[in-house]
This record gives sequence, structure tokens and C-alpha cells, in this order.
Amino acid sequence: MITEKMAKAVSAQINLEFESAYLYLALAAEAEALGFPGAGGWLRIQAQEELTHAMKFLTYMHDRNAKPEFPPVKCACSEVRTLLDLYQMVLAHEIMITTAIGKLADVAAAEHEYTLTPILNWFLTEQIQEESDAMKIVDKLKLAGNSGDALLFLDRELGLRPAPAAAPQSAAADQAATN
Ligand code: OFO
Repeated sequence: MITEKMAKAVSAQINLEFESAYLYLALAAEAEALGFPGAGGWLRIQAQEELTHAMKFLTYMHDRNAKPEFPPVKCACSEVRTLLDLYQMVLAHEIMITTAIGKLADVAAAEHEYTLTPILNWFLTEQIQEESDAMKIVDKLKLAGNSGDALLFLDRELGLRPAPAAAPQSAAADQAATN
């Protein structure tokens, strides 16, 4: 069992992971409407990854005999004019999520809920990677500027992103898969 406060905090993070998936699907549609199918594919894959993140926390809740809450999923979606705007939104979103995971770690420490530590460590490592990936794309897009050739080259590169592995069905399986 975990405390009610801990369960609420994990539920809030699950909701944020679904919000992330929803945002990335909306941004995929924006990228595709701008004529960048490679970026659209990259964002669809990111949305799939966010769903696996929600699943990681859901399996943790299940394994700890806690019932998650499912408040409505909001979308911070908005129209974008350029691929650079779009990836700046991705970077800002990931920075916000890193902060949210840090706050979840604060709650876990206050509640002495050390069973969450390996999962939070996984997420913190993931956030370092995701912020770094988004930052590199933003840098490349800044260099590309308005060059159609450079933007099309980058779009092709983004389209090469591999699909994520399927989500494990339990926290124990998840741990085994990451070891
Ligand atoms: Fe859930 O990985 Fe970043 O947001």
C-alpha cells in the first residue's frame, strides 16, 4: 500500500503523461499540416512513448494496490507556424515534465515511499535524454533557418526515429526489462 497523498501524486503524473501523449499527437498533426511528415512521425512515436510512461506508473499503482484517478486530459495544443516553434514547445514541455518528476520525488521522500525510487530514477534519466534530444533538434532547426533544403534534410532525419518497445505488463516485468 502507498499513502493517499502518494497515490494522488502518482495519479497526477499519470495524467501528465497522457497529456503529453495528447500534446504530441496534436503537434504531429501540426507538423504534417506544415508538410513535415518526418517530424510528424517523430512526434507520433513520442506520443507512443508517453503512453508507455503512463503505463509504467499505472503498473506501479496496481502492484502497490493503489487505485489511480483519471481526471480529464487537457491539451496545451496550439497552432504552430514553423518547425522551430514546434520543437521549442516540445523542449518547454519536457522541461516542465522534468520539474514535475522532481516534485513527485519530493512527495515520495516526504512520504518515505522508497519503492518509487527505481521508477523515479528511470524517469529522471529519461527526462535528461528527452530534454537533450529536443535541445539538439532546436539547435539544428535554428541553424537550418529558412533553408528549404536544410529543413527537408532534417525532416528526413527525424523520420528515421525508431518505434518504442512495447510497454511491460507489470512493474516487476518492467524492472526485469531494464536490467
Ligand atoms: Fe513522459 O517523457 Fe518526457 O514527457
